[in-house]
Amino acid sequence: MKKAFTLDGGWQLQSLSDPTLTAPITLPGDVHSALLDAALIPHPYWGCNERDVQWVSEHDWQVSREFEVSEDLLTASAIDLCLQMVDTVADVYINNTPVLACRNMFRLYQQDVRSMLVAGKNHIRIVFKRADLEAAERASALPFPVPWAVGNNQVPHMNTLRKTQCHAGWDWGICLIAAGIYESIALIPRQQCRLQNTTTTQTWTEDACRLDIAIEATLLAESPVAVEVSLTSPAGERIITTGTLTGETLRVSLDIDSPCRWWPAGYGEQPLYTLCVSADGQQIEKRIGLRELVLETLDDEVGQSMTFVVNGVPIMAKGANWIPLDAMPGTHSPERYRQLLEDAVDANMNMIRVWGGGMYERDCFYQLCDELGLLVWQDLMFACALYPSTDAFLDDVELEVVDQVRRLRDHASLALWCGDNEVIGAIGWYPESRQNREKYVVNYDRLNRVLEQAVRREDPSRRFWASSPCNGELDFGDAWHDDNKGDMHFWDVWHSGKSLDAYHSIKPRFCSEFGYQSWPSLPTVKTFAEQEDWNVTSPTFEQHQKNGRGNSIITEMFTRYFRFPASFAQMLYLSQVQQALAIKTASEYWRANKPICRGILYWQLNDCWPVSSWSSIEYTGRWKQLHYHAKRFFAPQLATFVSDEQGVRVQLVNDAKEAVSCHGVVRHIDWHGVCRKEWRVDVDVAADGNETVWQCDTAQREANLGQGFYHVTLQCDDEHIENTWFDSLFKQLPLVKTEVFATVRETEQGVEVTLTADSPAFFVTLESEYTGRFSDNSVTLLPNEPKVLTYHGPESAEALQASLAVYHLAASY
Ligand code: BMA
Repeated sequence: MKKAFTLDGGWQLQSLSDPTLTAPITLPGDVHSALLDAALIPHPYWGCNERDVQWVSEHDWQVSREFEVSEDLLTASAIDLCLQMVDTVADVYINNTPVLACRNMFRLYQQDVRSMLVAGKNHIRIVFKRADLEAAERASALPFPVPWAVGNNQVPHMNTLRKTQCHAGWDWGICLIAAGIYESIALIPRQQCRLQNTTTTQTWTEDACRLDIAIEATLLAESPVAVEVSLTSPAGERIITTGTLTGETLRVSLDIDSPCRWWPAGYGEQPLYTLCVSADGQQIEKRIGLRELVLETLDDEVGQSMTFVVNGVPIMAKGANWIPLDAMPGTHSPERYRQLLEDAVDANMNMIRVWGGGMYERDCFYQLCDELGLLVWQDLMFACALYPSTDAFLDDVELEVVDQVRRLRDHASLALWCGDNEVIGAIGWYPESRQNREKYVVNYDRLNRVLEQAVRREDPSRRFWASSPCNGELDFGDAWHDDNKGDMHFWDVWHSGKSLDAYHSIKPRFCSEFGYQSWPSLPTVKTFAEQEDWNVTSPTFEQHQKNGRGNSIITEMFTRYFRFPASFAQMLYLSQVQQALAIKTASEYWRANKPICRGILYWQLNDCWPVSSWSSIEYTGRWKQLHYHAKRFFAPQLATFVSDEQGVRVQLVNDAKEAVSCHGVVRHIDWHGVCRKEWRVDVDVAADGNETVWQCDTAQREANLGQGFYHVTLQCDDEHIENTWFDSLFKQLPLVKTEVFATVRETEQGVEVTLTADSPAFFVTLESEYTGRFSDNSVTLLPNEPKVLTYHGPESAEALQASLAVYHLAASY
């Protein structure tokens, strides 16, 4: 059988606007990366270079190469050119004959090009048209104006193009308007049939699972084609069945007794079965997780629940929102995906939301989520703008959804299809749609209906959720504020400037977005700013802040909660304390309200370039303080203080499927570290439980006021958990300006840092020039209770010690 091959590797890039401009380009890859490698542009992420590279997207570009085809290959019945992630308006020519017109970055294109190929040398070129001009042309041809993402996009009308919407800039995103091809370019010879796709459906009985497998293929000759289907269990046992392709779809079934169930992280293992379908020398291989998953939305005394139930177990969804890995898509690598997703699981996350302004992620993303137990909330790619509902647009989008649902629906991790991000809400943001609401609501529904129907048809096993946020089935209230049903995006603290107490004013059923910005750490700032720009109002720093009022909000909030930081480095540090505090406040309170709340996804996990943003992991891979706090506030067991009109209490939340036994103390400790009072806690908390394990009344709280802080430490089976609570604003507390010592030493387990202090120190944070991370960080330190942290990174103890900076709250002013 003739072999499939790729056209990946070296191509030639040429500007069609200035043909003297040429460079080598590696495909899959993007134009900016190629120009950068050829030293034709400065690094777009450094300083204010974003402005200097805008010309790149104002050119038309062409990529071309030659390739050899053998006589033998040409005897195939078809040779399919398969293209994915073509960004975006691109015409493909083989030997100067047009073969394919790509117009949608999210389509999976496949075109038989056999008749254009010749034995020997062949030539392929792909011409990319300027996205900004195409978008403008499309906008002018619309029957009525469709507002685009003003305020986020720096270039208009991106909503008319099926392209990653944040490529034109976002409130955390650089505007590059990338162009290129970001997936392997394959040529696949077919003889008897075109093996297109397989999809599986699981039907569960007590302890068995039937896997129905649909194999889509087209016959290229008269004769039927033999198909072999095998399923290999995680233990290596193999079941095989065969079939014959005669028409378009072949259906076969496999019965799996005592299946190993797949679980989200924290609830069990992630066993994966390998499904392999082969016919005519072509093969499709998938790793399948066997699990039952439903989204339960039941009316209750509060409103309506919103709970993902996996294998009959209600899941407390904990995680963050995902944006594209890098603004230059050519730099996306499997290693970077793995690193970020492992960082998510290491912070006790079990769900990631793929946000609608980015892209349907690459196969490796979902494979990693399957492997790591990260459920995926999958938006369809529409965000914060209104979208056309012309026939042409709807037809194109429908094909896109079919392509993507078929590609992704067999992933165990995939939990939900959601129509868009904030598009129903956006009707209320723009003057045109505000003035003519009915028209734009109907326009919205035309698109949303097509999305819903396509998803339902292609994947009946999953719920379609119209929009994020939304109150539920055809229920489009104010999901930014209604907390009794549906998912919410709660932005009252960041965007509306309310105090952190506002997080206590709601009890979301599922909060799929809430966020608080911080600045990047000094080592990350050094990767984009000269020392003379180390100032939060320098041009470089402002270029790297895309949320208009962002720097003002951070600074103003300092004055509300903290004493004003003493230096640039302390400002960066304190901004990360503040961010961690905000998201911790919300997450812990909402977890303490389980089972009312069954989902907490903060905005946002990652950055696509070095920038001031809501992320918990910096572009350089460093964990912000928030990410270390997330590891604690998302842990399966959480002890959190809740203060209300009854007094202060400790709520102990257990998300595990098993009961836990917890033993420890609650203490009230003065500012010198002397314990003023101590209470023992010995308690068993049921599986999925949530209990008050300690409380003091308002009179006691009053009596303790200003005298110190509350501290809880508990050993819950194997887990050590700890938390603190302060009865006043940090700026009012008489914190002792103690010195924190960090001693680094090499041990058999690796490099260890021991932290000590003579008085209590808060938000004690280690920072180094290296990108490794610590086992814990941003911790509370008590006198006579040293903390030992391990460093995960290749550096020696000596190197780490030399580059170590230690921060803590009382030292920030
Ligand atoms: C949300 C998101 C993004 C945005 C973020 C911060 O609502 O959907 O559009 O980046 O807010 O403003």
